[in-house]
Amino acid sequence: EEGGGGSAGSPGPGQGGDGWFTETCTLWPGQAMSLQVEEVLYHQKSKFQDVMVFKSKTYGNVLVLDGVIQCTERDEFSYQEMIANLPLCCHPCPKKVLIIGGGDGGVLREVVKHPLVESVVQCEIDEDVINVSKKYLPGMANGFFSPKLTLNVGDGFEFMKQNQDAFDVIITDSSDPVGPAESLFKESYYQLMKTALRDGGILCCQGECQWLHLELIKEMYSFSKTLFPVVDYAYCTIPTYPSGQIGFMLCSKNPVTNFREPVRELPKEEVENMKLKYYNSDVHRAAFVLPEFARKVSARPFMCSL
Ligand code: SPD
Repeated sequence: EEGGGGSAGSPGPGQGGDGWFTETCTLWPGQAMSLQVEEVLYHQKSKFQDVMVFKSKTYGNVLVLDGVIQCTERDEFSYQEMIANLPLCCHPCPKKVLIIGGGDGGVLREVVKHPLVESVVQCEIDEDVINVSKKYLPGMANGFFSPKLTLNVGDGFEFMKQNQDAFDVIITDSSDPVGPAESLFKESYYQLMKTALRDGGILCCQGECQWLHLELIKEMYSFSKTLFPVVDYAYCTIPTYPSGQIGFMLCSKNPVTNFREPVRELPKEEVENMKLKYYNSDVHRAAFVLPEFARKVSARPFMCSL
C-alpha cells in the first residue's frame, strides 16, 4: 500500500467499522492516530486524490486527503499561524506572497492578516479541496474572500516557471512526501522557489517531523544549504499530526537574515488584534530550539544560520 491508508465510515485498512477514523501511513510505520467519527460529511475522489471530511467527536470537522489528516478545526491554528508568521515576521517588507498548496485556506487566512502584505497568489492544484473547505471548514476558508488574493487553480511548478523574481515570501503548505506532493521535498523544487523569489526573499515549507523523518529533514537541510546562504528549521506542536508535531524548513536569499529573531516583534495588542492563538514573538524564538537528538544529527550543528 502506497502512502496513507486511513479511512472512516466503512471498513478499511486500520478501521474496523467501529466509528473511529484511524490514520495509517508508510511514513509513520507501526503507529496510528485515531479520532472518533460522528458523521462522514463528504467523501469523493477528486481528479488528484481521495478527499474526505468528517465531523469528529472532539476535534470539530476534519479534512483528510488520501487517508491522511490535513487539518482539524480544533488544532489547525498552530500549524497555519506558524508556517505563515515565521517567514513573514523575518522579512522586513513582505509585500508579495506566493502560497503553494494550502487548499483548505488556513495559511491564506493568516497571511492576509499581515499588514505589510499587499498581494497574495495562491496555487492549489485541486479545486475540490477548496470547494469542500469553503463548505465544511469556513473558519479556515475565509481567506479565499480576501481582496489581496489572486487564486490560481493549477500546478505550482508551472506557475513558478513562468513567474521568476516575483515574490518576497513563498510558503509551501503541502501534504506529505508520498504520492503527488513528493516532488515538493526535492532540490529541484527548492531551486525553482529560489528563482521565483526576489532578492532578499524568504521561503518556508512544510518540513515534516523530527521524531519520524530526521533523514529527510537532514537531506532537505543539506541541499538547501547549497542553494541559500541562510537555512534553518523550526517546529510546532499539534496533536493530530503524526507524533504530535510538525516542522518548517526556512531559507533566505538574504545573508543577514536571522530566522531566530523576528524583525517584526508583535506587541501583545497586535497578537490579540490578529486573533493569534499560537504564534507570538517568544514562541517564534523558541520554535528553533531543537531537542538534542535532532540538533546533533549532523556532524556540524544541525540547524544553524550562518
Ligand atoms: N501529515 C500531514 C501534514 C499536512 C500538512 N499540510 C496541512 C495542510 C493544512 N493547511
